[in-house]
Amino acid sequence: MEMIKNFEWPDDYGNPEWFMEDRFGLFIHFGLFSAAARHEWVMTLEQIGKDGYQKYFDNFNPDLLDARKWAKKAKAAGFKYAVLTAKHHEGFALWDTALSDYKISNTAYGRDLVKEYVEAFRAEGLQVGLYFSLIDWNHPDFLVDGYHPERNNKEYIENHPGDMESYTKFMHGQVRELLTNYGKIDYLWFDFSYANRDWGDSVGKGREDWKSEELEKMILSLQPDIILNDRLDLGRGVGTPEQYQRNAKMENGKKQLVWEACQTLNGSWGYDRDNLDWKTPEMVTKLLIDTVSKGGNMLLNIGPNARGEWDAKTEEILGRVGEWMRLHGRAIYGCGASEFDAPADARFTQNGNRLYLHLFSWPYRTLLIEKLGGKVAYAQLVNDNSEIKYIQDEGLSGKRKSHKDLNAEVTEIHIKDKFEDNSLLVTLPVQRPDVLVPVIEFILKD
Ligand code: H79
Repeated sequence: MEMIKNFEWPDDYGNPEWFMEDRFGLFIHFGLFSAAARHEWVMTLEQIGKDGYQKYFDNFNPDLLDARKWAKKAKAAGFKYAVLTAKHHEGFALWDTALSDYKISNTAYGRDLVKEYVEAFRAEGLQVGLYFSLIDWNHPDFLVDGYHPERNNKEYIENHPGDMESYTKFMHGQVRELLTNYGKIDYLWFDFSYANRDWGDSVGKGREDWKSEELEKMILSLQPDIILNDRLDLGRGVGTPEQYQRNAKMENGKKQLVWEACQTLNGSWGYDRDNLDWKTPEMVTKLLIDTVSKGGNMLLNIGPNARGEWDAKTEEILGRVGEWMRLHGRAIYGCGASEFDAPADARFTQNGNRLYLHLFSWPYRTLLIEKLGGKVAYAQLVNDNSEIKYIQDEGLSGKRKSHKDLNAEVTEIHIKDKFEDNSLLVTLPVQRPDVLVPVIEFILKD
């Protein structure tokens, strides 16, 4: 992993090298919102409030949920780690917390899902992460703000003036449970701080409200190897751009940052029955490639339905992406940004002397790549390991030394002006390989 030795990361956090190797994680949003089935923010989008929301708790029964099936499918789709919403903003705990009755073990499910999840994903060899919402709309002491479902309910606000000291104590206690009772947790994903929000009659919350430094200290004392994301408002941890792609590598000076794009399949995180805004398998694959080409991970979300199953569309997309990953995993795992610039409509990922060119559109027969001339020892398509021919300029007083390919030589005569020093001219088959995104592997000279 040559490219990532030089990364920016807090000294007292766990070593993120496994994380940067793995590159592809599965986000799982599951909770009472899965039953409402119209966005995980439904409680506040529709200003439902605690009493109105109770029906989702009373009727919650994910009778087909089998964490081992989730884990097997995650593994088959190529994911290397997962992050489950132990608790989302609605406040419903997916584990048997001793600090509240608002938990999955008190529903028809009757068991501790976090425990089952950790064991099942661990058994499949995946790294295990938990998502934890700093926000809790169910807790009576949580100070009402502009995101809260009761923000327009004067009576509720009068009766619940907010006691963030008490709330924070509860919240820290829940985090302590998660990091004490389930063995090793590899990754803790907090959501989220919004200290700079101002609604006029209320403001957002950040590190002071969460007592983030204290919380961080406790976490590291319980799980010294854990990876944390950057949403505690402390300015450190894994960078987490949400539902957008960066347009450049994420770097701070020369040091790489540790970052992870989180993306949905259809714009919602929780199961959203009537939402048809699905990305195609090709789009998802390109998002993953684009992210790795910029030195990041992709955490791809699914929202299981209220019976605990993955819907058909999710299965279909992950099946196709998983098939691409089965063939092209070596162009993703252990790879990062490349020192070379990719030609138009393409991305480079790189792992040491293996350089991968992901072709987002399939050019006609020839492809000119600058600055790679003289550096390539062999080239092949990744999907079938079939040789790809090329010529390259060795940069020795303008002489083209390694003329290996008649087609390319003929082409070269015609595009002489463009075949400048240190260029590589690749000859592609006319037929595009039948995979979501074709990838050429260049094995670089030592
Ligand atoms: O858990 C997922 C989201 O629910 C959560 N983070 C991911 C991982 C998230 N919390 N806040 N935000 C995302 C940003 C807030 C976006 C908002 Fe909206 C825009 C809040 C109201 C308008 C998104 C769209 C939520 C409701 C409508």
